[in-house]
Amino acid sequence: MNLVEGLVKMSCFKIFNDNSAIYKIMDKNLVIIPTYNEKENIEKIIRAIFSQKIAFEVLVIDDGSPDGTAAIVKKLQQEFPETVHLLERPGKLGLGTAYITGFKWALERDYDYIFEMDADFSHNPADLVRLHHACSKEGADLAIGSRYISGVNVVNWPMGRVLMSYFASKYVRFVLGMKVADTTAGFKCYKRKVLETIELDKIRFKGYAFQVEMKFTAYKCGFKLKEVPIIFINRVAGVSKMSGGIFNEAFLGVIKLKIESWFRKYPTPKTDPELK
Ligand SMILES: Nc1nc2c(ncn2[C@@H]2O[C@H](COP(=O)(O)OP(=O)(O)OP(=O)(O)O)[C@@H](O)[C@H]2O)c(=O)[nH]1
Ligand SMILES: [Mg+2]
Repeated sequence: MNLVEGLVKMSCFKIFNDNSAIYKIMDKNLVIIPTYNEKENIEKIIRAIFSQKIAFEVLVIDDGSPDGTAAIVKKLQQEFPETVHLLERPGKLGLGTAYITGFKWALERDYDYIFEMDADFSHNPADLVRLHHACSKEGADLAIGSRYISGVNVVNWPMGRVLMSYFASKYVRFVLGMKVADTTAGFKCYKRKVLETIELDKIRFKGYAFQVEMKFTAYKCGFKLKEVPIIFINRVAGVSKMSGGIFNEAFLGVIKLKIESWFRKYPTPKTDPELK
């Protein structure tokens, strides 16, 4: 490390009196957004993320969207070369594997907090700051943007879909015995150590079941999960990718996860890097 690098590194650390712990002042935050045909949303959501009061970088995982989503991201990269990242995959390979690809990419770099977020504005970019706060200040290892901890906070979904999602969450909670109200939520903040601990290659579900599997695995590893209330708004632009197959995977997948958990030994949590 040369002198300049050393000084920059030192300026990012401060020693506090409590327990002599050393905390980083500047967290590195990465928001992962999987996309499939999101040309109406992607630029707007990235700009909205960059207008928040803390700094985020964005990684888009695009599955060869025929509508040209990736080309829009590439254009934005000219404006934001350091903070907009793009991984392109050849075809629609599912949300779960997109996130796993993104998590591995993040772990190869020095991000402290890694977020999952949809492109379609169902997740309010302002809530990223609240999820970050839950992990950085309130002791959570995994913060979950939750629709169901204070009533049902879903706007503009048809009643049938609200009921299905609400009771699906209750079913998952009942089968898995995990104290999370919104088990299929996909708006989350992970502390780096959670993704380092979870054996990512063992995660195999793709849709809603992927969201359940990530939470359940983190929970079984002994991490602290915290739900942060959010209001979820139905997409206004673009087309839904929800399908019956995704729903079926989740229904049976939950039972598989439970049975497996009786025989599986989960890894023990890695420690916080700042406390090493
Ligand atoms: N890379 C990738 N992204 C996907 C895939 N399927 C969905 N997405 C993205 O994942 C996010 C969530 O998908 P949505 O279609 O919004 O799913 P949903 O919220 O359950 O349903 P709607 O809001 O009704 O569309 C969006 O940003 C999608 O573009 C996929 O197979 N690959
Ligand atoms: Mg959506």
